[in-house]
Amino acid sequence: MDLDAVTKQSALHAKPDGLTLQYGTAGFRTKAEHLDHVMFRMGLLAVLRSKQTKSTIGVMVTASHNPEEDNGVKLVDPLGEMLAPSWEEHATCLANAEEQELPRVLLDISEKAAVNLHQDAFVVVGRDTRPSSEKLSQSVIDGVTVLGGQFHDYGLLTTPQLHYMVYCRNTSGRYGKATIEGYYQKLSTAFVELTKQAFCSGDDQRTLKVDCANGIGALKLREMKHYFSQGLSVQLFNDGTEGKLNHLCGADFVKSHQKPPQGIEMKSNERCCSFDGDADRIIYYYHDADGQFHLVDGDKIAALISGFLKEPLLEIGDSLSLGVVQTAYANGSSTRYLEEVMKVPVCCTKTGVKHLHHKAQEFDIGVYFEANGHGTVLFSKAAEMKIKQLAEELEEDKKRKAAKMLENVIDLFNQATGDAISDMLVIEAILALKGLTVQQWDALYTDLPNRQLKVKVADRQVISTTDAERQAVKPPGLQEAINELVKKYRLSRAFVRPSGTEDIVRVYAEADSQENADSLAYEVSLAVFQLAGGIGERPQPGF
Ligand code: NG1
Ligand code: ZN
Repeated sequence: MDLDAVTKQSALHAKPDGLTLQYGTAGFRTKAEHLDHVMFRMGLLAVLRSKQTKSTIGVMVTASHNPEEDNGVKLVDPLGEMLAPSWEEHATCLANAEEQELPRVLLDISEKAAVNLHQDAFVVVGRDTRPSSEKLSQSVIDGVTVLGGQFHDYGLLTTPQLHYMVYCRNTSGRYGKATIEGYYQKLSTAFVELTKQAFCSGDDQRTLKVDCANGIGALKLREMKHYFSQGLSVQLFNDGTEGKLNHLCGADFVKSHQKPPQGIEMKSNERCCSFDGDADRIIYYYHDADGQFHLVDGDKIAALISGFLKEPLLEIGDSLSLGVVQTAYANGSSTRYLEEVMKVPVCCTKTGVKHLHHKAQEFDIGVYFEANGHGTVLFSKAAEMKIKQLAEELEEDKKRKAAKMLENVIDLFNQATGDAISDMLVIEAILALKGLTVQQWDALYTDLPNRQLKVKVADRQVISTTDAERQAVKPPGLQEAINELVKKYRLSRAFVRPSGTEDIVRVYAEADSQENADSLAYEVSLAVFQLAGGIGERPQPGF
C-alpha cells in the first residue's frame, strides 16, 4: 500500500469537517455534494475487500428511491450479496476518518481483517442516472486505482445488474456471462421458455404499462424489451426524457402514497407496475371499474409466487422446503394468508434485503419480499441440482415437465438480489401460465388498511428495537404507550423503528379501517415525538 499516494489523492477528495455518516440499510446515503470523499474511500475499501476475499467486489453508485439530489454508495460482496456486517463497520470507520488518520485506519482494517496486501484486487463499478453519479463513480475509481486495484466500469446499470455481474465473475461464468447482453439473454431465454405453454388470452393480457420512475430502469428495459417481445409487450412511462427521478412516480411513491404515479395513463382494470430509481423494486396496481385504486405490493407478489411454486414442487415429489421471509412491514393479512391458507412457513426479519436474503438461505427454496416490492426467490445449490437432474430424466413426463418449469424459474429469478426486471418477467409468466388477471391475483386476500408515517427526532438512535423490529426497547415507556394505543382499535398492530436510509423515525400502523389505521399511526407518531425527542412541527392528524 502506497500510503503517501493515498494521502495525496485523498486531499483531492477531502472530507468536509465534522461530517459523520453511517453505513446504513443500503450503504451510505445523503446529499450528493457530501459524498465525494465517501466514494473515494469506498474505492479503497473495495480493493481491501477484494484482496481479502480473493474475488471481484462491486461498487454501486445510487440512492435508489431517494430524491434526485441525493446519492449513495454500496459495496457488493462476491456472490452478489450485501457487504458482510463486520465490513460495514470498517466502511463506517473509513468514511468518518479525518484526513490525517486515513493511513492508520487503512492499516487497521487490513490488520483486523487479515488482508493479504500482495493479493490482486478487481472491482466492478456501476451507477444510476442521477446527474451526480458520473463524477462520484469516477471518485470510486480514483480510490481503486491509487491502491493498485484493477477495475471495470460498467457505466449505467440497474443495481441488480451490478449484483449479477459480480456473481457471474465470481462463479467463472457458470451463472451467466458478465455482460449486459449476457443478462438480457439469460433472463429473456428463461422467460420465453417458461411462457411457451401459456394459453394466449388476447392482446390486452400481454401488455404491461411500466412506470420507470424516470430512472435507469427505463434505459435498460428499453434495450431489453426486444428480447422478449413475443411473450410480452411493455409500454414505458416516466422514462426520464422529461420528468425528474422518483418525483411523484416510482415504486416508493406509489406504495407510500397508495396512489398511481403521475405520467401514466391508466384505463380501468389495466395491469400497471412501477420500478424504483435503481430498478430493484417493483409494485403492481390497477384501477377497478369504479375508478378505485388497488395496490398489489411485495407481499402479494410473494403470495403469487409461492402459490405458483407449490404445484410443480408437489409434482416432482421431492420434499424440498419452501418458505417465505417477510419484515414487520408485511401486511397482517398476507402473513395470515400464507400461513393459514397456503400452509407455507413464514419468518420475519429486520428491514433491509440483506437480512431477508440471509434468512431465505435456510430454506431449499426461500421466497423473500419486502412489502415495498424488493425481493426475489433463492434456490439452494442442492435444490437446483435436484431440479436439474429431474429435468434431464426421460421417463414420467409430468414430473419432468414440472422440473423443467422450475429450472426456468431458477434462471429467471436473479439469484444475486431482488430485481424489478427479473421479478416483472416472473410475475408476467405466472399470470400468463395461470390465465390470471391482475384482479384475480389481487383477490388472493384483502390487505388490512395501513399507514406509514415519518417523525423527525433530534437523534433517531435513541430508539432501539428487538423482535425483528416489532418491539421498541428504548426509550423507556415508548413500547408501553404503543401497546395502550393499539388496544383501542380492532385488528390493529403498530411499531416504530429508526430508518437506515433517512434521518427520520418510521411509524407503521394497521387496523380494521383506513380511518382507524390513520388515526393509530397519528397517535403513535405523537408518542414518538413526545418520548423520543421530536423536533420541528408536531405530527398532525389527517393525511
Ligand atoms: P429504511 O429507510 O431503513 O426504512 C428503506 C426501506 C427498506 C429498504 C431500504 C433500502 C421501508 C419501510 N424501508 O429502509 O425496506 O428497501 O430502504 O432501499 O420500505
Ligand atoms: Zn432501489
